[in-house]
Amino acid sequence: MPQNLLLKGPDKGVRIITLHRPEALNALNTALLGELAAELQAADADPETRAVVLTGSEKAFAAGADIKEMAARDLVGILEDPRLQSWQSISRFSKPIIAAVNGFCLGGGCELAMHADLMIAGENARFGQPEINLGIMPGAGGTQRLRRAVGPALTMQMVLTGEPISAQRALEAGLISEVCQPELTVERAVQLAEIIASKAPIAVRLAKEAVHKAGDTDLASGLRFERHAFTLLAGTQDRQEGLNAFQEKRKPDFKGC
Ligand code: DAK
Repeated sequence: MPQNLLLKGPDKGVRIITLHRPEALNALNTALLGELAAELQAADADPETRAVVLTGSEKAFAAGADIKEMAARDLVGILEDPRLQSWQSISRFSKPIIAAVNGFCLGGGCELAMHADLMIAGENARFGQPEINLGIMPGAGGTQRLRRAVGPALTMQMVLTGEPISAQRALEAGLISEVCQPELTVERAVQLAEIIASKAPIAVRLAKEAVHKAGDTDLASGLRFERHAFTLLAGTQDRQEGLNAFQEKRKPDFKGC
């Protein structure tokens, strides 16, 4: 059993993973990241899980990488850091993942939240890349994913000053898709996850991939990927089911094939 996570579900296709290291504001140490990577792998392999909600506490989604652990590593320790494998594994998760963020979402915490496909936050959330205050810089995608999400101006400001932004500012900048009352953040994320979980899983998976492609490639390649993915769906039973259900004026029953 994981020591640093609380697990719930899958229920209606949705698994909830809660980061739970309250004594350190969910700072991401090797153990927590390893447990998270393992849980996501299990969720990926489980046909009953169609979407994941990743959350923390009301005070902190995660206050970053564990600084005390990081301080003990020298150059070789960083090169051989076991957390690198966990980060890689987390980034390969193929099903939709929604981050439900309250409180501090800093450094590696913000980078982890940006691994999600969509992010919603409570009014109390604070997003930041404060690594510069420690004489380091983001190392798990902060300069790249944040730049893609909110553009160069705000990214530079956040990465170079280390100053956090509010949930409202994150919403305006496009980092998150909704702001809600902190006590309703998880509930709302689960609601969104259940909607996604009710759709055709292969279509969801390919649509997710296609949207991510838009961030990593030129328009012509992205459009080509989209066309191929769209065409691939013609081979699925769920496509037939979706089109039939519309014409028969009933709800589709998607099977994931
Ligand atoms: N690491 C370890 N412990 C932390 C922590 C952290 N990031 N953040 C908080 N804690 C601990 C505190 O030490 C304290 O524990 P005790 O010392 O009392 O035992 C407890 O959590 C409560 O924290 P505070 O007492 O400080 O609580 P406050 O409400 O006063 O302040 C705060 C909350 C979030 C403003 C403050 O705790 C803070 O500034 N925390 C550090 C935030 C930060 O600098 N985050 C960035 C860390 S660097 C990489 C991948 C990732 C990364 C790098 C490389 N690779 C794959 C290569 C990421 C780097 C980072 O995230």
